[in-house]
Amino acid sequence: MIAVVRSDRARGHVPGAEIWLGTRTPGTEVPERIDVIEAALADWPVIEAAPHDDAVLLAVHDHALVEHVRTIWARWGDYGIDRVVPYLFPTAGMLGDLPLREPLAPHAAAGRYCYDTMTLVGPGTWEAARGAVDVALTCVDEVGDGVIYGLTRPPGHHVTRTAYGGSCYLNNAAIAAEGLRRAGHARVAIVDIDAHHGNGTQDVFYARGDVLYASVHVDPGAGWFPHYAGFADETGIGQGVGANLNIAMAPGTGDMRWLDAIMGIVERVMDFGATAMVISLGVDAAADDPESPLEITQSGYFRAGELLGALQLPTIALQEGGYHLPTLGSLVRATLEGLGR
Ligand code: SP5
Ligand code: ZN
Repeated sequence: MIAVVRSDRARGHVPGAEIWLGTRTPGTEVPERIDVIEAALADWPVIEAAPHDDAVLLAVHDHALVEHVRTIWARWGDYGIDRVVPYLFPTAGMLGDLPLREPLAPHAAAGRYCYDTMTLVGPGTWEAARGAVDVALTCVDEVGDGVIYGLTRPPGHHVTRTAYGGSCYLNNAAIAAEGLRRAGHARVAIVDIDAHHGNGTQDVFYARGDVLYASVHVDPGAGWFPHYAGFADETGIGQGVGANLNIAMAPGTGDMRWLDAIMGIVERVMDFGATAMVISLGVDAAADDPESPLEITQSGYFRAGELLGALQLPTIALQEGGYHLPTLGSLVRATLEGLGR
């Protein structure tokens, strides 16, 4: 049986809404996700996350991003809106050769470290995001040579070194991978099976040869988030050349081709010589999920777990996406049962 690492702080983040094409739509990354996952894993041992200092967090993210996420809710003004929502993003095209400044006005600062309008900040967001980092780091402490699951919420794989988005605020999987490196693992593989490309994790390790990032996800070129990253020709730079693998799948892919892609990733992880693995375990590629068109079944998730488990590496599986509440718990459980041990 696999131990479940959790945090009481996770429930405090209530996104409230997502601003989608200028419209306030219901949030998808809701606290109830935790309830259904915990219910599905209720007979497994539980470990409460232990507090950790900021050393690994600040090795992965710029200090200024972390300070922004920590303080922006308290700075937010009386705008008549109950969440922090950016309205302007200082893009490269806006700035040209100008320096990127730090606006004092909170409505201007809101877009400084955020890249979309779907990832709102409320009163409990920092506490939950920082709690998820403690979940990830507790997994590093406890994994040994086995398999452990961290119920990280909010998820993290869309957060780059310097900016948040995609319902994510701090990159739990990247922090776990860096934590494993510091715990003595020479080469760490991050395998991302969330339906979306983990552009944040890719960004953090893009120039590093000691951490492999390998992802299977819906083709960003077919109109799917994150749109601007996740293409096959993104293979790393500098020391990281060859340590980044993107496998983009067409809408409607289904189990067979998706599992073929995962077999390709397993081969790459072996060739890389990984000594430990982090799995970004999103289950939003499932057929019932409202956020992707990949049509993966529950038995497909079980088989994905088996394929990755066959690597027999120390493995930390961290929760990323998965938004269909009636099936979310059983999809997570099926994957972890496949992973085994
Ligand atoms: C962790 C994770 O799975 N993040 C994925 C975020 C993708 N969100 C993009 C949503 C695009 C449109 N969705 C419409 C839903 C309206 N509420
Ligand atoms: Zn996702």
